[in-house]
Amino acid sequence: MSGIMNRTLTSGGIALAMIGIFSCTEHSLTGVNNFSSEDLSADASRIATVSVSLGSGSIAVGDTIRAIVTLKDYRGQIVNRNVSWSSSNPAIASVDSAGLVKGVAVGTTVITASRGFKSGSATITVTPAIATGAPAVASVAVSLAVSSLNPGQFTQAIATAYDSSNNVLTGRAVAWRSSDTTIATISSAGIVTAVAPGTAQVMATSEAKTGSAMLSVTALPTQSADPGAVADLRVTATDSTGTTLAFTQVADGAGQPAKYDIRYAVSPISWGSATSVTSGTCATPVVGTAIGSALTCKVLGLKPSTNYGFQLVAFRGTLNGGATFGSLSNVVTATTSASITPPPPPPPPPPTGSPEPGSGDVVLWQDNFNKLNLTDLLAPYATRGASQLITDGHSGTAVRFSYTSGSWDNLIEKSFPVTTDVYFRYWYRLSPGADPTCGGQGQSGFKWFMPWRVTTNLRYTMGVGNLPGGPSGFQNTGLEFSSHDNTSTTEPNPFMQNISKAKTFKTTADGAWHEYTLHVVTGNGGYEQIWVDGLLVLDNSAYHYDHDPNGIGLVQFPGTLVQWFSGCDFTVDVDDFVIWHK
Ligand SMILES: [Ca+2]
Repeated sequence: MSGIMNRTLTSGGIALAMIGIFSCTEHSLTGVNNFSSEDLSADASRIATVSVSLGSGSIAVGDTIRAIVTLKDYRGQIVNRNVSWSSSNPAIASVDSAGLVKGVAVGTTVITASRGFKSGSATITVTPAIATGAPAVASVAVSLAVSSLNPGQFTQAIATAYDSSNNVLTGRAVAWRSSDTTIATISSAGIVTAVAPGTAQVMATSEAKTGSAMLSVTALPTQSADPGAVADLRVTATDSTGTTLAFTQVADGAGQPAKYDIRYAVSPISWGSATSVTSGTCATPVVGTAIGSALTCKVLGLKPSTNYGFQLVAFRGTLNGGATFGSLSNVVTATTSASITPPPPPPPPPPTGSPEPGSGDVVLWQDNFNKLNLTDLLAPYATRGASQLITDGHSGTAVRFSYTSGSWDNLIEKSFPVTTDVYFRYWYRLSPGADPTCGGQGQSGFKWFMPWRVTTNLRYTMGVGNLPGGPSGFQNTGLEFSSHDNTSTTEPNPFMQNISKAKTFKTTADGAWHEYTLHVVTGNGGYEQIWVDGLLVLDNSAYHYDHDPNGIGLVQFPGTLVQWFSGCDFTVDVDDFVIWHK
């Protein structure tokens, strides 16, 4: 080094301080061996241009670069002179006296070299510093702890940076972003919060590299509730065997139309014991069609003229298979109409039917025994034994005869115009188990009904007992009704029931009213016929027995015990008596 000059130079009123490095400034000046000691004023006048060049237009913060100045004279010859360096913004880049430029902060500034009144400059851009020794991020991967969320839920997103060799880089700044913040948002810490159903990319960017992961946001499952309750069940029509029901459909609690279990019972209905409908369109299960719309269906298989209750419950699922039920509906009732098809006729009366007084017949005596007192009731008759008026007769009042130790010959006696062909009919009621033989102790039993020939004082005896009699093959089965004419020499005594044994005194000793009808024809070839409850049980008209020809003009009934036995008291009630002939 030859020396250091430190001079103050004044020219044109401008003073500048200059530090020059001579002879040994391998950095700032080229061609230092041409250094001259000529006067500075003259020197200045010789400089024509100053130009500055930089090896690069930009440097990073903290880096340096050498600025190069070139001075030329008016002849275009390069001259070596000292220059002064300056930066238009030393806060961006500084430059020292030797032209070494250093990046200070990001930005742009102008570096200027001056010599006298001449100067030249170049622009430098300062870029961010680059971490030395750390590889750049080449890719970013994003992962989500949970990739599917319901709105309102959140999860952690993780970003991993890799270099170009797929090595994990740590400590790199990451910026988070959601591709659709209406679906999901993400915080600067990578917390992802679901907002609404849909999909969104969760994106992480580090050093201009971006990675992402897809998040799916799904709606919360619909909260299941109990099926609704039908409150407007109603009856819209009823006939003899069915009822039409209607109601507004409800939801099944899971967003669908409910199904229904419809039950019925004879009113009042009790759900637990009621029957699910099995016939008609209301047969359980009824599948709903649309929530809020009316559903109409029919219950069939009902009985006519019956008051029924109906009720239903909405459900979802499968009956007897984990169904979920709502509350029971309101109850409605309906009374079915009478059958439009007639019911089967009652059992027909026993065949044949007993004769009744008809048009043109001659009624000889008729009495319904409807009187206010016994005296009036018995006034038309001669009587024997004990009797009383009863109010529960076959029609209104009637007369009762009690067969006891003191009263076993009980009769009313009625005279009427003599006739040879006569019909008698009356209703009788026996005390249950009445047995005039008292268990067979007295086979003769009971003289039940006695028509008389008043002119000859000869009697018919219609009996009840266990005596044998009748034609061969018609033996007494016990307490049958029988007949005998005291004037006959050929007719068995007694003549037993020979047509039917379905109705006997024994079978009618049941406390209920029964009808006894007798037809007597006197004279040779005459006969007797007996009906009980309309059933012909005795008829000897085919036997042509001998009979006294005199007609009948008096009758006695309800009878005389041949012998009374202790412990076998019974009663006979009599009503609605009529005597007639054709
Ligand atoms: Ca009566």
